[in-house]
Amino acid sequence: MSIWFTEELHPYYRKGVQIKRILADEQTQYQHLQIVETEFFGNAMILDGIIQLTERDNMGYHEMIVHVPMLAVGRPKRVLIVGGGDGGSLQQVLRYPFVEETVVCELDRRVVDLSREYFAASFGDPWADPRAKLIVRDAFGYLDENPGQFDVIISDTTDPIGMAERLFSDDFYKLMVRALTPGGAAATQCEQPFFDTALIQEIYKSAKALTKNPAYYYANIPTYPGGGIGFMYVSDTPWQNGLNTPLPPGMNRYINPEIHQAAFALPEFFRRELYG
Ligand code: SPD
Repeated sequence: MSIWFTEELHPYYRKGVQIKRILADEQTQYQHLQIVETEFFGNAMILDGIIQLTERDNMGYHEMIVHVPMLAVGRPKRVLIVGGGDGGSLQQVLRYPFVEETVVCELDRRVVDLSREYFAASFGDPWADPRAKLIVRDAFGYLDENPGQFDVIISDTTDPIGMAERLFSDDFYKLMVRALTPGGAAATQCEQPFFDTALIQEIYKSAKALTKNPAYYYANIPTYPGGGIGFMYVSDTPWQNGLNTPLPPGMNRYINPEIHQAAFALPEFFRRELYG
C-alpha cells in the first residue's frame, strides 16, 4: 500500500508526493515540523503541512536565492540569512572564500537541529564553519538593530501565513534595505506568479520605492506549488552585474550563466502585471 502526503497551500490546488516513512514529527514552540523520507525526492522537510525542501530539488531554490545577489555585489563580506535554519542557503553562501561572516537569524531552533540530523548528506554541516553565526530570534528586531551592516541579505522564509506573514510586508522590506551596505543586494522568497500575483505586485511596489533596480526571477522546483517559485531581487545594483562575476568554487546543480540570465525572463501575462 502506498502512502501519499498531499499539500494544500491553496484551497483550489493540491499536489502529492509518495512517502516511504516518517523520520521526525513534532510540534515545536512555533510550528508542526515533519521530516519524511519520500519515494523519489529523498528526505523532505514539511512545516505546518507545507513542503519546504527536498533533497532532490532544493538546489534550484538555494542556488538561485543565494548566487544571484552574491554575484551582483561581487565580493560580499558580510551576509545575513533571514530564516534559512535548514542550512541550504548557508551552505551556498559559504562557498565564497571572501565571505567573512554569515549570520543566520532563525526563529525556530528545532529547524536547525533536525536539519543537521536529516539533511547532512545534502548540506554537510555548514554550521561547523567558523564564519557561520546562528542567532535564534525574530528577524524584525535584529534588522532594526543592524542598519548598514550586510552586503547581501537572503530572506529564506516559509510562506506568508501566520508568523511569517510580516516577512512579506512593506515594513520588513524597509528594515531589510536599511540593513544593507550601499550597493548591497537582497533576494527574498517571493512566491508563485500564477497563484500570488497580487502579493508579488505589492512587494515589487515596496522594492521599487526603496531601491533603483528591483527585479523578479524564477526557478523550477517540482515539489513547490505550480512547479516552481520566484524571488525578488532588491538592490540599487543591477542584477546584470552578476553575469560578469564567476560562480564560486564547488559544484552547481542548477545555476549556470544561461539559467542566471533566463531566470529574469517572465511570461508575458506576468511581466505585464508586474512591470506594466
Ligand atoms: N511553498 C513553499 C515555499 C517554501 C519556501 N521556503 C523554503 C525554505 C528552504 N530553505
